Amino acid sequence: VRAATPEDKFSFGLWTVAWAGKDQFGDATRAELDPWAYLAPLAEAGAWGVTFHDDDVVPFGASDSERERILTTFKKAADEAGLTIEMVTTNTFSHPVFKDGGFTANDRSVRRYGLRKVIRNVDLAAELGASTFVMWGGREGAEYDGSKDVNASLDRYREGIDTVAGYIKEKGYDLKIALEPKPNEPRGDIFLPTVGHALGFIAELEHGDIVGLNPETGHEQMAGLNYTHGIAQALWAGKLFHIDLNGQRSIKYDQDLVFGHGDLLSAFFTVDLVENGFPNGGPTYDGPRHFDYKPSRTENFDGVWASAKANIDTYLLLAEKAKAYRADPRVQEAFEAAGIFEAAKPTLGEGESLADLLADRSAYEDFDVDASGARETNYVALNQLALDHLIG
Ligand code: 3MF
Ligand code: MG
Ligand code: MG
Ligand code: MG
Repeated sequence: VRAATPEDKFSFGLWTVAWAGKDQFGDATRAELDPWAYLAPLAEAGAWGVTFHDDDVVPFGASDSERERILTTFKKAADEAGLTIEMVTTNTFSHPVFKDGGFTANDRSVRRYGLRKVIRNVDLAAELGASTFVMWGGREGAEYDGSKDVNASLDRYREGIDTVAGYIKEKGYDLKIALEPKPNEPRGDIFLPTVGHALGFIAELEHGDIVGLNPETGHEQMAGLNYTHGIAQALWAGKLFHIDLNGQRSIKYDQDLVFGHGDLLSAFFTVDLVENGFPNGGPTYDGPRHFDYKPSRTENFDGVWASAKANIDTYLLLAEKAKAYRADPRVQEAFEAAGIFEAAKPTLGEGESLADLLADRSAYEDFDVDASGARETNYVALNQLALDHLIG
């Protein structure tokens, strides 16, 4: 596979490669390095960008001067490695103060504190030149249905997001908010569990114009949903601001595997959509190809860097195959045979009114439903062509 270039816009969360392997059942299996120690090797692996939570770089509770010193060192190291800080996000889930959420905690003082932490981080994101501000409300949710007034919680969630978005506008920052849905983990149930829920929520915002989505492969798949369809609907709605690519094998805990190491066929169609767009044209995604995975706990540092590169290599391999798939005349014929192009034709004809449709006997009274029910779709043959390109 070819080497990655900056134009590929591959980007990584600092928390991915920096994860030392500590989980619910066991201690860290790798050393924790200084945050800047990961930057040069990330660039070496092919990254163009890096992203981080405030607390990934500056320890929670650090003094202002300590914070300043650490951020200066980090920014300098990122510059030296040639890495763009394209996104910044806030940790409102690790400290016990956030055990019931940041924006939706029942305790009002916690919400006021959470909002202050996020606003402070918005200033940092703008200062560092990030273009996206991701908000994953990992602790916004519940274990017990009776512990929340969901109506009030969603009001508070909206109040929080609108306050942050309003602040971004007031300051004139060139920054967009991307909400990251997740169905569960760490909460039993998280608010805004899927792409669809989040899109519905954004429609209720006052400042929804600068709020979109950062869908994660594994998060949708944890809900048994189709990630490619999820990002497709976000694109259709003009709300695909950022993506978290990784791998997940079925409905279970958040695995954060390397991209493509979960559902490979689904990953192929994700890359096909991101790289080649919809078959009939339409909105396209031009943002970072951002990986949010975890180097497995079984690996040491060679494994960390091999896995970082594995995300990029898998993506590039799939991109090559997806290009060949679209360019294959057999595939274009199969698209035709499957009615992909016909799907783009409006159901009512140009200038045709509903009254015209109601008067069209061929559309209903004389329509041969049995013949139509027996029609061939050729979908399986089309899918086999995808397989042919993927593994043939
Ligand atoms: C958790 C996540 C998060 C978000 C991050 C925002 C810790 O499952 O996916 O990673 O991606 O908080 O970017
Ligand atoms: Mg995740
Ligand atoms: Mg995940
Ligand atoms: Mg994520």
